[in-house]
Amino acid sequence: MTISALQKARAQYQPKLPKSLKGAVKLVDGAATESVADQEEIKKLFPNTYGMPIVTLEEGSDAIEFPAMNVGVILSGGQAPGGHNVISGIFDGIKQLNAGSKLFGFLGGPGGLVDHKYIEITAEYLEGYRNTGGFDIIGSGRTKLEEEAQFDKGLEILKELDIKALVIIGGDDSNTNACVLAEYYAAKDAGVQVIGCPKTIDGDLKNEMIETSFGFDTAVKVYSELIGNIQRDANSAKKYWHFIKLMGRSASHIGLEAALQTQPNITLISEEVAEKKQTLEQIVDYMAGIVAKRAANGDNFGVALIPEGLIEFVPEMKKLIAELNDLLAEGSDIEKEFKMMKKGHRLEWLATQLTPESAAVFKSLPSGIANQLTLDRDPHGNVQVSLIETEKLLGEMVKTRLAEMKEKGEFNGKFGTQYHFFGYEGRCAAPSNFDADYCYSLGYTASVLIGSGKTGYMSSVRNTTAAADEWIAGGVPVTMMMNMEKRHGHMKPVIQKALVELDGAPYKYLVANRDQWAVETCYLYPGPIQYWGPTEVCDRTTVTLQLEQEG
Ligand code: FBP
Repeated sequence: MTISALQKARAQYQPKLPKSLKGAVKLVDGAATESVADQEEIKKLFPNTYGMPIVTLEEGSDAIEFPAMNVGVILSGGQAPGGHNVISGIFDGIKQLNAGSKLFGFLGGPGGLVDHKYIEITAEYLEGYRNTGGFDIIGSGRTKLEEEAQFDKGLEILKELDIKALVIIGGDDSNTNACVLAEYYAAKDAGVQVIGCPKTIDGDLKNEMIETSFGFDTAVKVYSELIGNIQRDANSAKKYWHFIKLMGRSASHIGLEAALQTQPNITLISEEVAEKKQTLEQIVDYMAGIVAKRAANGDNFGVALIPEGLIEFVPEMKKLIAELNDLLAEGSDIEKEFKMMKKGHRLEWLATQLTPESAAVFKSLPSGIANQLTLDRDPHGNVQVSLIETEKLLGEMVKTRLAEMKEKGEFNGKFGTQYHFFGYEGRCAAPSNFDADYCYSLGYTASVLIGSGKTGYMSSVRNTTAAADEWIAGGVPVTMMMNMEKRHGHMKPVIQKALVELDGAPYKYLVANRDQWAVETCYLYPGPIQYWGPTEVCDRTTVTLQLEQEG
């Protein structure tokens, strides 16, 4: 395989580990834990894995003898930079415990376990993947491990390969399922431990014990580099407003962190929109107001960041989407009639089927977006919110609003737009030093938890704004992060998703500065991720982590 010069040099990088993992390790148990909410229900659902203590890994004095052990690993869900280093960490960790240990990777995500598709990850095979981005080492997938039949099917192959522990690298849902699996195997006395690792570029798997999910750091640095470049272009040509949608599902962590790194003119935060119950019209007014203020200063350019999930957080849009989901549910009479109707009449007719409030919102949307809301549906018949071009929706609505303002003499500038969506560009980037080190440490920690017989734990590495040497490695019982939530009409135990906290330091910092950033041009240009050079450039963490840990 031909590899780039950067890949060659980067392959030599030895990720940093916390001091406690460099030699003999001892496990220190903390106090028993409780789930974040709904303790009674969760305790009942997880009799074998509830209430376990948080464990911390500390420097030990004696190396302990471990038997050779086979371990399985699964990559679950969307790609996130650093997954290959988690696998390298697990591999090196189990080999350190006993050189006879083996690592098996299930192919294409959790489905690989059920379908018995796997490879052995050997030292030679792994070599080409160290410190690289992507999940291509074994592939990933979105099959959900939820059914007992799947668990039993998985157990067959685990037994066949003599696998004693499984590491599931995934987001909140995958780690919830990992915990259900851990409980199921523990109840069955199946002899298989299950450990989770916190992955997702979205940054929404975090809490008191999990400071950040891996991949967030690298992905936002990639987006911030691009945003900085666009800002410089905007400030050079002075003729475009760039509306940039950023990936991240419901949470706005990516948009917030990118804003802290680049200081754009407008940053929308979905959680704020929901809290203030803002209407689409209010959001458009806010944006148009900033465009007009900048135009009054002769600045007919700017940059606006828009989180992927925004639309779902605007109460009136949420209601409209819910009504459309019901009306156009697969096989419904309305859906049949809608499909048979001439395309030119569809939208007008559909508006007559909605409640008056939703009909008014629906009619106010540009027709392209109204069409997306009715045509792009997932296999369950629901609107595919992430496919909605929110950046264009807002751009077109701001344009209309500015035209009205012009008539009244409230706007006398120009408004030219460019649209962007950043998401996939960042998910497989070569991991930053932070993610390379953090992921390797998470994987290594997972191997120690396995060696110590733990199950139902998530690998955790804390104190991450300090030098890697000082990081605190350990394990957190997954049940500790759970609460009961309604999913597909049923109450289920799930890991609480972390949205942007409106009383948190990162958001407050944005609020304290955004009025200035809106009107003045205060752009920051973070530039590309650096691997070699001054520590403050190469090893910097996200601003989110810095502000959270300062406060
Ligand atoms: P995970 O939650 O699985 O980590 O995926 C993150 C993500 O990148 C989201 O930000 C995005 O909405 C989604 O995946 C896109 O999914 P897909 O890769 O299936 O298009």
